[in-house]
Amino acid sequence: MSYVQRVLDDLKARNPGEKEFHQAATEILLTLEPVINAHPEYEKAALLERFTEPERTILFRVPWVDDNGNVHVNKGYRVQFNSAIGPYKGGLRFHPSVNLSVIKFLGLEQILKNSLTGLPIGGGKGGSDFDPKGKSDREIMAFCQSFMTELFRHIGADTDVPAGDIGVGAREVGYLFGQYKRIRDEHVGVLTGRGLSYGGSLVRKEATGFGLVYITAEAMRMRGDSFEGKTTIVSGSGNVAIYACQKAQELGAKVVAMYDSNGYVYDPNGIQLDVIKQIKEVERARIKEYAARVPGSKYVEGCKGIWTIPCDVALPCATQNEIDGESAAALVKNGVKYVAEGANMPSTLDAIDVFQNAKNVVYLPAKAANAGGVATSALEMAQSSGRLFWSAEEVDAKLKTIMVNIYHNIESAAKRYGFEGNYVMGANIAGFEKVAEAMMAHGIV
Ligand code: NDP
Ligand code: 2IT
Repeated sequence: MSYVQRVLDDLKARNPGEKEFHQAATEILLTLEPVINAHPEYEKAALLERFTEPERTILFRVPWVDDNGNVHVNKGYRVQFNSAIGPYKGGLRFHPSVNLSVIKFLGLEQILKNSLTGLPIGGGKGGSDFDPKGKSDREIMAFCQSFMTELFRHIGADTDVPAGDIGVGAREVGYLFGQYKRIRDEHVGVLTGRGLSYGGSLVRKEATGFGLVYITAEAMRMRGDSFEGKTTIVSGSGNVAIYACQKAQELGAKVVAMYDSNGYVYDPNGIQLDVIKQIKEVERARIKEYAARVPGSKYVEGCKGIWTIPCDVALPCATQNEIDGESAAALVKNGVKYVAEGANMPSTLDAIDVFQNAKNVVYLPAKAANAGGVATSALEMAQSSGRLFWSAEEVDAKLKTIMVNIYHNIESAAKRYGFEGNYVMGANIAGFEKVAEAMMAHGIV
């Protein structure tokens, strides 16, 4: 049995029931075989065993009081996965589906994603099974303050720098930062995605969505193609989805459908993003509202049907496993040409197989395609340490350069090992090489 296979089998046995973590580890480890074969010293150093075991896993209780005086207790998590190339960096997710498996899959992905940005950031992830939906601002604040009252002792601007993810946006980052500052008496870059008035970076809010479109546009440009006139589906309607939609539209795409966790809207005339922003960013309401406000559009209950709408470009930007094998097959049958992942692990292993085996489909996996968010977080960290504030043009130009570089790096890593056009191999290998080199340099730690 190969070293890679043995590590994967052991990981499954030693982390029973963690299905998302198993899924991410399977996708990653099986593509690393060529690198491992080229470096027999890695097995001796138990490099993969260390790479797949978090450096530190923090689990804690988060008690808080709702507006009616009832006490609730949620679970809090921070997995500090790998600090070989820089301080732990990665978002916090607040969603009822959060458990240790979800946080570990996200953390494992984050290590390689952060490496791909070319910036000095290690991998981490955290969150809670708290559900922000329907909560008042005061309840959100109470929860965030309680969460940070435990988390503060484990993080720091040079140790671990959390940010947003599902259910954690500007409002939550503000409350978390306020409590950190109060407890530590330090105004430092300990969280990213901060507001512009207290140390945030221009373009961080837009960065994941913009970056996703920049890398996809580069893949198109290399094929003499562009977003112009492309029928596009963007799933989700949160932070990543909204700014992916905005940039794709700016480049001439026609975005015809988006969803939230209840159902999707289809607008054959092209989604009116100002209406989506009003519903989602201002009112925090359901996407169903869109159909009531925009004539000619329709709302369909349930999410899965979105992938049966014919499109040239699919940008899944909601959550893990939102595209299964069947949905992937429907996309391919309907002629999709580009699939680029804004969400983390939105395609099941079956769906990835379908995309990789289809002729003429360019498939850009999450850890490369959505790296623009964390890359811009690292730019925010740089501005915080330097007490600087860069212009939007400056940050956007850096983001674009980073995304274009990621495209060419994953392209050339895949080619180097004889897997041209396989960006799953390319992203995993290019991300892993740097982390592995740093881990070897540090000795057995
Ligand atoms: P948001 O909370 O802003 O938005 C999430 C969106 O996805 C909402 O529209 C939400 O719908 C939808 N969604 C969540 N769960 C489900 C589900 N089970 N089925 C269908 N739709 C669902 O989060 P973000 O936009 O920040 O994150 C979206 C994805 O992008 C995640 O996978 C995240 O890990 C990834 N990502 C985020 C980055 C960032 O900078 N924010 C960076 C890189 C990746 P509803 O409102 O109904 O819950
Ligand atoms: O998945 C991700 O890369 C994020 N949620 C962003 C993390 C960050 O630290 O900006």
